[in-house]
Amino acid sequence: MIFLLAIQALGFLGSVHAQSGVTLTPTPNYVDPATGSVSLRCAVDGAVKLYNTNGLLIEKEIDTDVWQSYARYIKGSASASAYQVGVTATAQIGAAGGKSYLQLTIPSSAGPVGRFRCTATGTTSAGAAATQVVNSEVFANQYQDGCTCCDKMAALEAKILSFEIIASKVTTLESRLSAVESSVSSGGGSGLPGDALKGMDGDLVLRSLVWPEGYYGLLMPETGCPSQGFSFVDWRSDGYRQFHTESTSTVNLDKFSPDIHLKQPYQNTNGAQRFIFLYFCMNIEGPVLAEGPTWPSGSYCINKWAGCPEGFHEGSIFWDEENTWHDNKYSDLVPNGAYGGDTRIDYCCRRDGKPEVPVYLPTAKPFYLYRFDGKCQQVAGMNVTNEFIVFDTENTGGNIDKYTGEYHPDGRLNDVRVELCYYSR
Ligand SMILES: [Ca+2]
Ligand SMILES: [Ca+2]
Ligand SMILES: [Ca+2]
Repeated sequence: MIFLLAIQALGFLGSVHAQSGVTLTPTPNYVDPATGSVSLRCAVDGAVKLYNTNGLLIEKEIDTDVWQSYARYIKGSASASAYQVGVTATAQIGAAGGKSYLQLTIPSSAGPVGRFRCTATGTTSAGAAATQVVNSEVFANQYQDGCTCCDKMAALEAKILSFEIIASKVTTLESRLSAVESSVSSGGGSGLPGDALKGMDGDLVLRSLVWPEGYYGLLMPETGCPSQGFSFVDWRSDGYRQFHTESTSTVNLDKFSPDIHLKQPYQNTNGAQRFIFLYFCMNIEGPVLAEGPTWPSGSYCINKWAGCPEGFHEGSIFWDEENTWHDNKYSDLVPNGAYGGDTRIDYCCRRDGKPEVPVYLPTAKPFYLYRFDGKCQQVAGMNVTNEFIVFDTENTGGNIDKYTGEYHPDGRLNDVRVELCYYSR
């Protein structure tokens, strides 16, 4: 639509010039104001409207709608008059119906940059008095939109850099594609989901290879971040939270489901102090590079980073950690939340599909989602097991574990239990 309007606008401007028969042309129309000079030519084609030209005047706008004369030529004069120091002018008025012009050379000292206008006066072929006015503009430096050279270079450099990043991504994806192709032809021996892809439609193949777009985080399993697949996702794997769980009581209620697959070590002690670690895989690439399919409808949660992807709702869990000493730590690349003496972590959850209906996500490596609404979401091509963590939160002084809203992983408070869904092939 904007394109269409632009075309119409160009056509409109063009037709004005054509109909008036008067043009004002700077050569060049961009100069270095410190050193450049401009040749400015006002030309009249008497065959169009101004059959007889009697006078030509070129002015420059020195303030809003305040115009200063630069040169004039009156029919019959010996020569054109220039009114600014350094400006030279030549002119000629043609026969009735012929061509006329007034041409200036404006050196840098006489201000060649700015808006100019030419006023041509005379009569129509019917003898009526007529005036035609046209405008033109001379720009600083080499760009017609008024940007400086340096602005343009910086913008171009940024574009080139982003193209280089994309080019390197494409190269990476090409090598991943050939790995998948050989995997498909060999029946999946390379560890990529060869057999699983046979006979699938294109959208589902895409969803099985490319992580959904947007910013988000997932819990890191013991095998590290999920498969890169074909994704533009570059998982950032250096984020973790060290929770300081109840340590004044000698009874430790921290607990993990048997055979949990969280990244190790997920618990540790320092004397009487007890800790649980969660590690995160964060997709925080820029919007151009994080493109992929949308997250599928279903019943699950992921971690929030810079807003929830489309289709999710936001909520959080607050852990009341050990009140004495507060030896909790985190690194920068963790989900949105609050990481002080206690912890709040934000989640994005959805319940717009039945968990029994399998969704398609990249299957080449194990990954975690959070359980939401009672059952683990099924993922095509993956086995799922429901795992859990219990954080023994503060025992004394009135435990203040809490949820914000209804959109948070399944579990309970005091102590905080979180239900996880672990996917593997
Ligand atoms: Ca305590
Ligand atoms: Ca606390
Ligand atoms: Ca407790």
